[in-house]
Amino acid sequence: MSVVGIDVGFQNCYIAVARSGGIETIANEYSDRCTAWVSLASKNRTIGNAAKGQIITNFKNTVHGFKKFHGRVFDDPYVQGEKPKLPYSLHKLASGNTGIKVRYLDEDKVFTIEQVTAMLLTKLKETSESALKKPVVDCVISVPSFFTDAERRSVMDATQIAGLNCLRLINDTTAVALAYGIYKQDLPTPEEKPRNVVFVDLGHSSFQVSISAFNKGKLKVLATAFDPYLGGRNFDEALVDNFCEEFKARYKLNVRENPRAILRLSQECEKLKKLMSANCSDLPINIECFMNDIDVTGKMNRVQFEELCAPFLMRVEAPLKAVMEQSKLSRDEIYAVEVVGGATRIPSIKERISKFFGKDVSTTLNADEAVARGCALQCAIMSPAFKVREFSITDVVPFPITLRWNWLYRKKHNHAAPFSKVITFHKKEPFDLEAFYSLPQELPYPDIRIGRFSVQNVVPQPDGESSKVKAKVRINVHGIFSVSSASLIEKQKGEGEDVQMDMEPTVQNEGRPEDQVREIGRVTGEKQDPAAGGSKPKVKVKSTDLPVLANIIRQLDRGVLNDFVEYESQMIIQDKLEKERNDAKNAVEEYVYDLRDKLCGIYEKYTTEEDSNRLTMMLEDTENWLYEEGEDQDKQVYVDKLEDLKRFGQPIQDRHREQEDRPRAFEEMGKKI
Ligand code: ATP
Ligand code: K
Ligand code: MG
Repeated sequence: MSVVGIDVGFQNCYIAVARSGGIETIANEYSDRCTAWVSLASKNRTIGNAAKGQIITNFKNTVHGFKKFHGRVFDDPYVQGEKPKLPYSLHKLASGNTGIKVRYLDEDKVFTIEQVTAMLLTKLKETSESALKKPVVDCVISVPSFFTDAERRSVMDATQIAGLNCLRLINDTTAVALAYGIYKQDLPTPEEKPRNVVFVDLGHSSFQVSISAFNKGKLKVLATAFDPYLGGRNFDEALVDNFCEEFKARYKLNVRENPRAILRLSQECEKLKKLMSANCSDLPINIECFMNDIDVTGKMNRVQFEELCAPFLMRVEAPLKAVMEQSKLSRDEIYAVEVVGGATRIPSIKERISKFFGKDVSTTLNADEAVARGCALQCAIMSPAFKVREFSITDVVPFPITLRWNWLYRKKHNHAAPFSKVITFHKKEPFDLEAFYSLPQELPYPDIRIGRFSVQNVVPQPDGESSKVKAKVRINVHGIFSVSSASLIEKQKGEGEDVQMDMEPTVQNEGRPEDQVREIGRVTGEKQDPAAGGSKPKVKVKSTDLPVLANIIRQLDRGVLNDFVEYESQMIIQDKLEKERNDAKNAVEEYVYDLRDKLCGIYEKYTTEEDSNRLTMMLEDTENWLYEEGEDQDKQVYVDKLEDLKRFGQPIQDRHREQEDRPRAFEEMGKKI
């Protein structure tokens, strides 16, 4: 069983795994991070850091910045706002959701956002598998705390397409809180006042703040606040805007019209931004052959940068204020302010946070890896195969939810999660429950609906009266809402009284329409007193599970989801075949160069001049062939080619090896004697 935590960032993804020695982050072939880029091409996909190399040559089919398209319709203002900035095309799906249009395998293809994220997850899965040297299925994945039901369900679908079993979607700042708390030896005991810590995560696309209260063995999230649209990318964009104008004035270049130039400029601006975090003085930006063969240069210093980005810097305070207000804590009740996320390295961001709280910010956690480490810790806690200190987490759902039937049931802000509650109805026929977010102004997109849950098979009592129906409303471990089960309650003949029971059904086979008799509990006509003795009469009730049909807003059709699972595995095979084909081709190329070198070197005395000349000719032919008709052949063609060459090359190599081994063999013998 794998214990893996994945931080799927807007820009950077990190993987942490549990090994016997503890939690460690793992590297792919390039670095410890995996860039959230996916590039589609005529023969394969390139995912992660390598995809970044494709942006200049294949920018229309190289997808990035897609994290926040989850759960969003194409007409969503955020999606429409992003569209003109992207080098690739967005597409309105039949469902109204956002799709991504690219050329793949020489065909026009539209992928759903779930499929694109699944591609990224496939890469992350493979990276973890090659580090752990075993299959990876179970994992914990982070999402922003402000992700709604639709967004979370969409991410869950992506994990399924990638063949992962996500044990929990955990909020970014909650993962960080876990990474902070689990190793602390000096947390207050459960009876003592908790230690309150603020966690701030400013990533590439969003700003999240939360306050957690820690006691030994547990943490409780008290409040969370955010600016879902503030992140490092805003600072890059401000720099890009600035230099676009400057280059227009100085070089008469219309950079905005050239997507490739914009991509290059963005990369250079990001580098400049990072340099400015460590440096106050003027720093240069130089791009050779930028457009129309013109080299461009510019410069900026930190003061100018802060002035340029003032509108974004100003937005740092609001979520800090909101989180404090919700928690009802005073500033002196805050033990520490821990900051993570790449963009918290901007000095004036740190200054603003520290000024607000009246204390220095702490950077004791690894700013890049803390989220992934927290995910891996959560996975370790949930995994029976791994021994780890118990640590319980109570999280919150930031947005209030309303459930509508004939009256409204409303959940308040920062409701604890996971959570479940049984609601009792009196009905004669099937009925619908509609769930939606209560406060449109707080939601990151305009559509407040969550879904409709139809409670089916409800019938009146034999005497024609309404039946009692109990529905279980739940926020699960992923932070996703549902009416998870319902049952029809009938009293067994003539016993006891009709009593409101606000407790959970004892058996948990949700939604399965089978009859069963259950003992729900000791029930009296008065308020229940668990301490009271056994003199009360027992009431037997019959509870019949009722099917609940869920109609979730914007969710992928389940049949389509299964097709996507299948299609993803086909694409994985395609990538694998293409890789093998390329490896076979490279093997021919390498053999040619290697043998040619050695023929004029160490192999010289193991072959005749005639053989050597003939082989050299063959190698030259093969090299030319590789650049012409051999450029793009099936794997087997390269394998055969290599065999051909080896038929002549191998005997020479063998003679050389024999000669080399002989003296060594004598030496060995000498030692024995
Ligand atoms: P999100 O959390 O929004 O999904 P993410 O997790 O991918 O995004 P991070 O990896 O935490 O984001 O941070 C990336 C951002 O941090 C980028 O904008 C990057 O330019 C910025 N960044 C990294 N190092 C520095 C630095 N030294 N100075 C300024 N900004 C930096
Ligand atoms: K990240
Ligand atoms: Mg992040």
